[in-house]
Amino acid sequence: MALVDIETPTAPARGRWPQVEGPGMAALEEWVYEIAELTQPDRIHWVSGTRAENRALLEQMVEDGKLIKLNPEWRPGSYLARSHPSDVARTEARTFIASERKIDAGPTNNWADPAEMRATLDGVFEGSMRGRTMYVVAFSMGAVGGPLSHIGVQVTDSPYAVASIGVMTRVGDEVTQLIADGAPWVKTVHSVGAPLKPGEEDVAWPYNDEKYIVHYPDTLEVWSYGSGYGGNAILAKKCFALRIASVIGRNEGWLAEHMLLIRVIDPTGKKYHVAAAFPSACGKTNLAMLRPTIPGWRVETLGDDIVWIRPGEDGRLWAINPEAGFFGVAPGTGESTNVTAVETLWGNTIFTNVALRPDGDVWWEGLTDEAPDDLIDWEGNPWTPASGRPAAHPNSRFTVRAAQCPQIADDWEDAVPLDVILFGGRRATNVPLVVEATDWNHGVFIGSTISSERTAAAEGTVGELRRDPFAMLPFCGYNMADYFAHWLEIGASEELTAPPAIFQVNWFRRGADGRFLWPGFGDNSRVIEWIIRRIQGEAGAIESPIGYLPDTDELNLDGIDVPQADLDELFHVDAASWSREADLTEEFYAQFGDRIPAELTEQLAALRSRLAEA
Ligand code: GTP
Ligand code: SPV
Ligand code: MN
Repeated sequence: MALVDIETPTAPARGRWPQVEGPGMAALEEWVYEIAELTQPDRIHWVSGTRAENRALLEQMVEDGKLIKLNPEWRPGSYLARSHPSDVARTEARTFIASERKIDAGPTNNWADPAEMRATLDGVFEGSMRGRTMYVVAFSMGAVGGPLSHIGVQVTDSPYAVASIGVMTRVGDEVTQLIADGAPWVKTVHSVGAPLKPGEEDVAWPYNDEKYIVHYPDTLEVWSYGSGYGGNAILAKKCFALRIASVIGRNEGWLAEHMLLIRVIDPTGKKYHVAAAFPSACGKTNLAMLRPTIPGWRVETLGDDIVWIRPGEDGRLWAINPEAGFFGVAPGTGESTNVTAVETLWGNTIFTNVALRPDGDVWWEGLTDEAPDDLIDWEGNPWTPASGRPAAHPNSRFTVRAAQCPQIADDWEDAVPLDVILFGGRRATNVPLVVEATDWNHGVFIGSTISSERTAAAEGTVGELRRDPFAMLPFCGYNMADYFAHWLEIGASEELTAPPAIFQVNWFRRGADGRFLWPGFGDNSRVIEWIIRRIQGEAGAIESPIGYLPDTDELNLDGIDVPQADLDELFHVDAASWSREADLTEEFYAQFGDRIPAELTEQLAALRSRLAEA
């Protein structure tokens, strides 16, 4: 199929156009031409979403040196992308919320005046797509036409972004048809910011040192410039489905969350739905694909990164995974940790910044216990185990369709009722393996106090402890104090007669010798089992100043060997350390001034008095 049409020097060539008619089409086409006039691409190609088109795009990228085709014998339909070494993670310092009022962005977001930012971006985007094709991608988050779904359109000059959006969302003319029929849609614009002069040869990973990831919550728009990296370039994902959707959710009474979603099936066949918010690279994909190590229990995958939650008419909270794929962390994914992911990645996968084997397959740290002798690292240089540096970038990732996961639920595109919400983070100290909130408001308090050691998923110093309330610090599109209030309001609604129970978990507590105290991964099913037995009213608990802890006799440890001393440490609540945590929480809350909900300062005071009595 031809991706390119005849070129004219004055206006972009019109390549493929959708055969779609309807009253909404004029506004969409007008917007597409407006962006083209600003960015001046050579060609416009409207993405159809067909397999043939996808294959042609990928093969064109191979020809252009932008992708390496993996050996189909090991990895059919799969490709390796190597980014520029500076464009490997989300750039939070260059991510902006351009709300009319600064207070609506809140102290935890970078705010920009929308009028000033528009003027800046007009300059930055002017001619930014010269020499390139501008792709128009209509996408649906959630099943096409589904009751909780939302539509967006991304224009982009990055074929890598187009291929990724095709995996992560539902793309194509059926979505454009909904727009033509009058459905509302969100505008998203992306350019790698690397225009080509006539005759200039392209590079493998075009990008720009100057980056802007800008959200206009008042007009529901995203403008992203200078980066090709997932979270900066697949605008449907963090930009739309979290930052913009969180604003829509606040206005409409629902929640957009950085959560995984699973169905847990107990030995009697009873089903429970669990959503869990952990910060970036803190275990969502792994828990989403959990294979229980305890007999009789099963887990079905529904989603691994984003969940939209709405109150239902039955008094429960209903959740969907709006995405259609996984953009998962590669390092640490192996047979012994996440065999489900390994099986999911058998083919049809785009890998980014992993290492290449001489046989044309891929490798990353943790895929196998021992590293191959001889690799090409993520930057394209020869590598051996003696090289003294990782072969794959710590934030290297795989992009693959959800439907390819062997334990995906048959009905994974439908909404499910939530029984449990988990909050977690990466904490070497203090936070126990699991603790149950006493009620909704206590659970919201716990969510608001989540902190976690920094990971490679965003720029910054790895390992440094930072606050990441609800795992949403980088993704909340409005003032986080208002976000806390929104959570409290949802819980206070009289219609919510059966709210999910809330727990905090921490798989990452370490002993004095630095090793993880808990085996984690498949054995996290033991924690899930206690949680489910707890909500069934079957398991006892011990009251502590920070919530209900399991009696360690109640935790199913059959078949694993966790020394008693480690167990004691896993559940140890140190009053002095928790008092210091409370001081840090007070400091964290202070930046929001009197916008912080009274319910949360009351929770903090109550925690302090329980700690004083302990
Ligand atoms: P994002 O895609 O960035 O939002 O990350 P995520 O939360 O989905 O993180 P993911 O599941 O990919 O895990 C990131 C890292 O944590 C990987 O290196 C995993 O191997 C590691 N990890 C996940 N679960 C566990 C666990 O139970 N114990 C330990 N020790 N490590 C874990
Ligand atoms: C994260 O950083 O939380 C991710 C990867 O899931 S990205 O889509 O790049 O945000
Ligand atoms: Mn994420």
